[in-house]
Amino acid sequence: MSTSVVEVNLDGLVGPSHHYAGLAFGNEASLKHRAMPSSPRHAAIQGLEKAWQVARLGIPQAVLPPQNRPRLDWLAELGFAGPPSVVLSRVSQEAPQLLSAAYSASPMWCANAGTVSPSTDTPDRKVHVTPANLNHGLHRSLESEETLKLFRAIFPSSHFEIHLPLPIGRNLQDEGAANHTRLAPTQSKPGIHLFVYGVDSLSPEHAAPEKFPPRQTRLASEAIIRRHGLDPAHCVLAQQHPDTIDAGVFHHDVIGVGHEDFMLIHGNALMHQDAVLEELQKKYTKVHRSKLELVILEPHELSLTDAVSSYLFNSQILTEASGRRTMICPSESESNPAAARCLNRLVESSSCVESVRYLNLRESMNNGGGPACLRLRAPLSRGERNAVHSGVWLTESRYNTLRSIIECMYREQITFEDLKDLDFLAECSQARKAILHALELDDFELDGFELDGLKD
Ligand code: SUG
Repeated sequence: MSTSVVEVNLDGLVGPSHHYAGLAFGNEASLKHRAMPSSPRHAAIQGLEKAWQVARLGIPQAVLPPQNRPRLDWLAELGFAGPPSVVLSRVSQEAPQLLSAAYSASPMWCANAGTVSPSTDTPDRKVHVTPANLNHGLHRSLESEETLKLFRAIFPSSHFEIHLPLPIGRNLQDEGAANHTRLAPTQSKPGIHLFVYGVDSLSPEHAAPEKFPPRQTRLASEAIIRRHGLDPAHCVLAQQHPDTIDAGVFHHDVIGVGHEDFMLIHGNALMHQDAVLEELQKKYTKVHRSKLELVILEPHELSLTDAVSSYLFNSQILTEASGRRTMICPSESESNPAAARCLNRLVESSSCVESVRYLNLRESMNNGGGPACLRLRAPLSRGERNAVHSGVWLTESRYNTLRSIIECMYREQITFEDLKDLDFLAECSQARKAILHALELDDFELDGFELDGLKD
């Protein structure tokens, strides 16, 4: 087994139609910013700057393109057929939320794009990837088909096994890596996997949230473990505490984060948390003969409310090429006194993280997406990295090209009114075309959703 496995980060470039639709019930930021003006340009630059900072730390960084929006083909399936001018005007009057969904830039939150199991952990020594079906939310359910095509385009079958998204159904809701944490002393070692689900729908006696809906189901997590061929002795399944869901923790990555041999988690994150962490420690120690560093932030140090508003846990812990560990946190964690205190203490008292960098990701944060939401992690060997479609790697020249596309082609500010505008529709398509070209993806059939007869 190659020892050159390193963690690759794949970030979703924010699309030109980024707006605040208020579509994510249970995600308090999304609800709070509904219908406020958004800045696609700032959103995309903030995300790109984060990815570039990671690349400059010597960590392999890739960029995934925005998806085809608006999804006129989907609107046509819902009965809004005809030329775009007619469709836009009808949908905006009769079903504005459908227009928002068709335009949603939600694929930017790549942590929900899929679940990745590295070749170190799979029986056929291929990297297994399951695109998330995201069938919980209307706007997000539009993502999986194009995500599947994209993964097939950039991850060749010689090294990667790209599965179909799980079948659609309330019991099989899958939200991808946002509810999955892989732990191992180094990326080359076998991983111990924590899968967190919000609901065990076949077990009605399970505690359930009362205010907001759970997203990930236990059946979905179990199916991923089976289809990726993960060793059950290396997996732990845990239920997210329903109170956290009701407090706005719609994914586990809003309340816990792990990297290599380190895990930072809120004291109230999971049901039966002590037993779950004991099982995790036991399995980890058995395989690695060393201990997992567990740091628990108790509610008196950081309340659930502060955890959700600061997004402290939704950070990226990164091992730089030098071996030094740094944590990328949203600037909201710096301005929240309790969160900042916890982070300062963490750096001073533990050997797990040596520095914290605060980044402004406000445009994404206003829709509930922090640094960790914007990236999908894939531990890859050198051979696997070489097999990835070369156009997606964030080199300096590609960073410059993407930055100038965003500066020239993305609007400074939009509101819902812009979604009705035919010029805006054309701009979105041109910007995406330029990005696909910059990522050398223009020869791939990624959407294929255009129906005949939609043109004016
Ligand atoms: O699914 N927000 C996303 C945020 C996803 C964050 N991802 C992770 N935690 N990994 C969601 O709730 C809001 C869209 C809107 O309202 O316009 C939205 O979909």
